Amino acid sequence: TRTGSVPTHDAIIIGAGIAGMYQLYRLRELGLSVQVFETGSGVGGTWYWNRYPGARFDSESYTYGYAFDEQLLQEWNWSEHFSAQPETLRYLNHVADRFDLRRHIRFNSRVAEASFDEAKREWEVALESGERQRSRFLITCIGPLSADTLPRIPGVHDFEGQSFHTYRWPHEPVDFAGKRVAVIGTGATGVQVIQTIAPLVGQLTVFQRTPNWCTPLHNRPITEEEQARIKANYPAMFELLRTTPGCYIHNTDPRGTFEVTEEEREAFWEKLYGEPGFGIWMANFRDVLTDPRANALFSDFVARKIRQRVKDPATAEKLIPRCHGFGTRRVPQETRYYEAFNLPHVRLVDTRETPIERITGTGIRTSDAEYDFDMIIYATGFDAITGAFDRIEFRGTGGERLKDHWKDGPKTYLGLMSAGFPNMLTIVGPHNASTRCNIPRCIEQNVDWATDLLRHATERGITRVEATPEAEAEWSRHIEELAAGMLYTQIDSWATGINRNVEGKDVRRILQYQGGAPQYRARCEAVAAQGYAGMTLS
Ligand code: NA7
Repeated sequence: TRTGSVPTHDAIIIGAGIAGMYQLYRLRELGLSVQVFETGSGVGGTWYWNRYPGARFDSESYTYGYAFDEQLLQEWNWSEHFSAQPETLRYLNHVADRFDLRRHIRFNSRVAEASFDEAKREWEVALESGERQRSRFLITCIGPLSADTLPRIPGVHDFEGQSFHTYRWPHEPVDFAGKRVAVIGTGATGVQVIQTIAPLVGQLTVFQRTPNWCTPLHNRPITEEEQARIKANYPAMFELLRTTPGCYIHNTDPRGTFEVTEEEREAFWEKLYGEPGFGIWMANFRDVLTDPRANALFSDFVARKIRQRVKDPATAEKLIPRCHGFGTRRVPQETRYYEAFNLPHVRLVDTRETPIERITGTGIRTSDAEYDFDMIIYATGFDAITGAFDRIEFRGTGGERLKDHWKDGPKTYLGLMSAGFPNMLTIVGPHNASTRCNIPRCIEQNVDWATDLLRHATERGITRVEATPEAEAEWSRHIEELAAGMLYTQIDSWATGINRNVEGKDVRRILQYQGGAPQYRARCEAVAAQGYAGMTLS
């Protein structure tokens, strides 16, 4: 339908990544008219943008794919236990074709503004091009790690060689042979880049500000026999994923670190270090992420591994984190990352010892040296969780800006709505469980909940749904309570909202639901079962 000359839909979805695609699929099933706007020229979100060398899953591939369609599960073959980005992007394109999603998606269309029109109970969305469209409901599927940030270093735009942020990696192949390459940043992304390009480049210089506790991924191809087993086991596996805190196949060990003998402890940790995936982080003793003594002991175990693997003792010491314990920041999973530093053409610069002073036309100047490069790779991360919201001008009732509503930290109900922003749902928004989750599993939960709400509203002629300020305040308090006692809250990282490359992102905040996905799901289900308690529907 059209209002004047403005096309009007039942729902507008922002983003055609994993969340946006599934939300589209579900709303179309309801018979609603849906328009998706996507900045990129294709589907896939995270997997569309992050084309840097080495980008791959840290979730077991088969736990990550969509669970909603049995036939899709049976027809898709993941090639590795932790598949690489090109395969994931192929998968998401396959899903888009298989379910004929593309005809509802407008690519190359960045949403710049969205305002709620109280009189019509509609959202008006404005694209960067100036074009406007309207809808009853607005669903943001804009991702928690989609607002990339360059470092605030003088001269960052002066470099005359090739330079890329990992998130904005070119679609054409990049040649590394013989090149002098700098990588700035050693988070999960930097680690994947460094270990992958180290054998390919002429010379690699890693600029590390904070080392992280990295543990082995142990990736390998999926054999035919395993493929058959995986496919036969999907229902049981998804049942298991519903019971674990982060929807991974790894579940916390019920034992405490000090309840076992030293030999048992050491043997258990050796076993975890030798096993694939996030088990070492998520299936460790129950107190490793909450008891500082347990945490210190396990951190010491990983430090010993680093010392064994890195030949030069001084380099090894630099690679061992000093200011945060294991697992209090996102654990990068690695494949011969530490061994990369044993290569003669790879060097490590600790930017706390010798800070970067400026990027020059030809390279990087630190407090004690001048380095020349052919290429600079910025693995410098994101304005996480709220950044993508800040980059769109959302205006709710009375013209209130979401940025202002959230200026002292996000305020949400269930991490899915905000008071004063009716008919808007924030899939993977702040305060929901999804950013501590094997994300497609939590996305499916968020989307299914949003879909049920829209079905409920549509069937009853309800045209306005909004979280109450009281429910929002209560949820925001609940979020703080759940995080109490977690060691990670005392550490700077994207998960606590710190990004010193962004004005104002220097205060730690609780941005995630810490009660675990099963408890989060139960809360959401209870709200719906009570006829959407904490919300006004009219
Ligand atoms: P992260 O984990 O935020 O890592 C960014 C890295 O860049 C980190 O090592 C930062 O050091 C470093 N950084 C950022 N700014 C600077 C400046 N100005 N100077 C030097 N170093 C800097 O982002 P990733 O992309 O690795 O990972 C994001 C998530 O994506 C990841 O957790 C996965 O879930 C997928 P710092 O630690 O701040 O000292």
